[in-house]
Amino acid sequence: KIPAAANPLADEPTKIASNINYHANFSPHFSPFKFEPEQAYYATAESVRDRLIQQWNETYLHFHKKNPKQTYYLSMEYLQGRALTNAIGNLNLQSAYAEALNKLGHELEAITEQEKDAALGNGGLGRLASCFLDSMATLNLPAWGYGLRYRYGLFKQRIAKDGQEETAEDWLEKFSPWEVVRHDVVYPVRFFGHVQVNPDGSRKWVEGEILQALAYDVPIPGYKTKNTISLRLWEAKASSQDFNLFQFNDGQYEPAAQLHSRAQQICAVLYPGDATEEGKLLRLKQQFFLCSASLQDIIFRFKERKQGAQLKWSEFPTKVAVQMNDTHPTLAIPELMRLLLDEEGLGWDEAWDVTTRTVAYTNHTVLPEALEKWSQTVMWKLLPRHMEIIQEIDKRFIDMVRATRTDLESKIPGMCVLDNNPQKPVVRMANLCVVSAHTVNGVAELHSDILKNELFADYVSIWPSKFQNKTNGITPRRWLKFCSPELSNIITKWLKTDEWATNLDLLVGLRKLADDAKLQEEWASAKMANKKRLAQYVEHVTGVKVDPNSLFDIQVKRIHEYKRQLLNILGAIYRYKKLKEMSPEERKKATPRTVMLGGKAFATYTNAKRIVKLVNDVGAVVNTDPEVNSYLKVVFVPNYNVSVAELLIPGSELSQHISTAGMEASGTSNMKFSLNGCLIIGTLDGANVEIREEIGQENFFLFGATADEVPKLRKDRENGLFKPDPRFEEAKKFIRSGAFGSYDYNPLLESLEGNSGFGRADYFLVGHDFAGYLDAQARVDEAYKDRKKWLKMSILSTAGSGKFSSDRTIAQYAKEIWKIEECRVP
Ligand code: DL6
Repeated sequence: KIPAAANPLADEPTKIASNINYHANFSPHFSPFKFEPEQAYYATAESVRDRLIQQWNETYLHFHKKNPKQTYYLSMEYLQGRALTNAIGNLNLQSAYAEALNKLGHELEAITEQEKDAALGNGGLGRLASCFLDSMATLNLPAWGYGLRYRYGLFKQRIAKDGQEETAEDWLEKFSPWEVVRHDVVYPVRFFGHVQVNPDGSRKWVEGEILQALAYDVPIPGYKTKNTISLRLWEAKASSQDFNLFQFNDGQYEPAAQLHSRAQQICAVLYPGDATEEGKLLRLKQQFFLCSASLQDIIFRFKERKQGAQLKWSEFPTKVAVQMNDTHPTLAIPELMRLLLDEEGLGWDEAWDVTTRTVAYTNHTVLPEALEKWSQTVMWKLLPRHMEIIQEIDKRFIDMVRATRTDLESKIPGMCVLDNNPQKPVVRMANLCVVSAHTVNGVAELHSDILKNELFADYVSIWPSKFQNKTNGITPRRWLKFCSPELSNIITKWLKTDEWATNLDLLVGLRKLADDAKLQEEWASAKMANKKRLAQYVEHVTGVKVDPNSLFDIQVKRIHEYKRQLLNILGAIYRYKKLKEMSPEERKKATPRTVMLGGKAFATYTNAKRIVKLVNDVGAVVNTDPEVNSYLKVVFVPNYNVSVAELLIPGSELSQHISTAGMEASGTSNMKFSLNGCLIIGTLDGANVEIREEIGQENFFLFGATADEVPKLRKDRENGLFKPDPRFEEAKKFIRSGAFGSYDYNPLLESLEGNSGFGRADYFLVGHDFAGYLDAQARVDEAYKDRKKWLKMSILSTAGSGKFSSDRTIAQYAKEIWKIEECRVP
């Protein structure tokens, strides 16, 4: 029977089922007569997309008519994860879709698992951008995201004999039902070439190679609102004229399609290796490609919305706010200047006024190695006109400082944009951002203070009001409501409202209920259901059986020495050694634990890869040791991504956020764990500081040096004044004894000692903090034995998480940086 083209907007399960059925039959992606989970997923997603497209078009038209000031969020990363559960949830159609799929012989949960994660990001910065989009849509803000449509997102991680292996993550292997190509939205983007000086003195960038930026739009639905905004991802293309048919027919296949292959390289992968000159050039090309295409599009829309009225460039910043997510999109600054100067004919002062009133910059790191610096030589080659503009920006900045602040003369070399060191001349992207942006913000109070008092202190003395803090946040829809329906239902029941999903401060209402035995029992049973689901997953992906009655202790994040996964595993090693030394009677008093770690190590970051290998080696020994494996398991959860996080976080009871103080800008998984009633063991770093304030210090397992103490401790360490705790020595010695195999862990262990070869003896202070860490873990073990106390602390963690909604963060950006207002689709 041929299904009717059912109304895509019907909410009733039978009609939804026939719409899904319609797509299964008439969207020609698979062979006919198959309706297995994969086909059911695509058909379901397409039926949801129909409905989103309707809302999306209405949103676009509404914004067009109202012409409000709009924010454009420029980010090289978005970690969207899966979209189906989120879209159905935001549309509030979970039960209707579940029922519809039941009618078609499928379970919604199983169908959603068919979706591949869109992993167009690396870690917290990319996921933050995705949470922000969700909040912008939910708050009905006129705002859009711009990014790149990478063919392969962040790599897929596999754990093999020698540790981590990377393979390409092919999220577009079949196709993504969530993107809509806009064949009518194409902009030219130039690279290389030279600057031509016209007879009137004006300058123009000419020749070089030109690629086309083609728009792919992804709908971002708000929660319980019609507003559906866009994430516009650019793909690079060459045009048919760039294909040399003559050469091709002559057998010169590669030269014939040279520009096509260069275009493909641009969006091939997120973060191509940058150890080679080619790699650096490619990354710079990617950044410029994003900036140029997005700004041309923004200017196009500014003109389009004038609808025939006279164009006044001074009005541009009253209609456009551009937010640069870290320094990766810094080239937006000289590109906007170039477009205004060379294409629109503005003078320098007017163009500079428009640019500086439009762009704002968020800093996400103080790590010197992560503050981008681009070789001037490469920049002159790739973007000659932009380099002229950057030189002029720098010159005018220096002139201004000399004219107004003679006291800063000696600081100029560190503050200016160009570092003209003849050995290695570079452009300092963070300096360019600070000099040009109207607002610079950090992402947690401590981080913003460090920016103001240290990294950017000299600029603060010139522009004190330029600097702000915007503590990060997470979307409570994905990170509680949808990933832990059990706990969410309990919260709704006890708060007698589900409004907390859009007003997270309401969670504070749980505080007075935290002692209630009935709530505690329901809470415990929801957590247990989540733990069992997680245990099944862990067994499925690692083969290790973990006991849901043990304490689930989780650390998941990118693997980096400053995040100190090494501290965690050294702690686990010490625990294992002590358990081995105990008598069976003593052991029975121990709190059984399952320590889970997960995260990806950048492919060329050797020490990070060694840490991954060590965790796996420790797991292999501990988990198969019959004497202790009912008291301790150590599991490395492979291929950590957004979907895996959605399983791990609801099932967690303790989570580790243990970076060296002052080094983690914010952290956002700490917020996700707390929101899910998980307790934190952590240092006073990033947003931990604020989380601890909100949930109460008695509900947070604190240890470690503070950010102010770190510089002196490092000095002491280098001067041989550090006395290691014997337990630290014992743990390292145990590894060296070969207890975890014959792999050479010396380079890793030496990085904790005086001879790392970098002149940075234990730069991350693992040795200093080890004793405090073990003591804090001992407090965790004790607290876990008191079930009532633990449950109360867990409820209080959720109750204190209201501040960390990305709705709050985005409302602050909207009011205090972007100056935009709600534009709700009626
Ligand atoms: O602001 C989002 C996120 C923070 O939560 C993390 O603390 C921070 O490390 C991350 N920053 C970056 C930038 N590069 N580095 N490193 O990813 O931003």
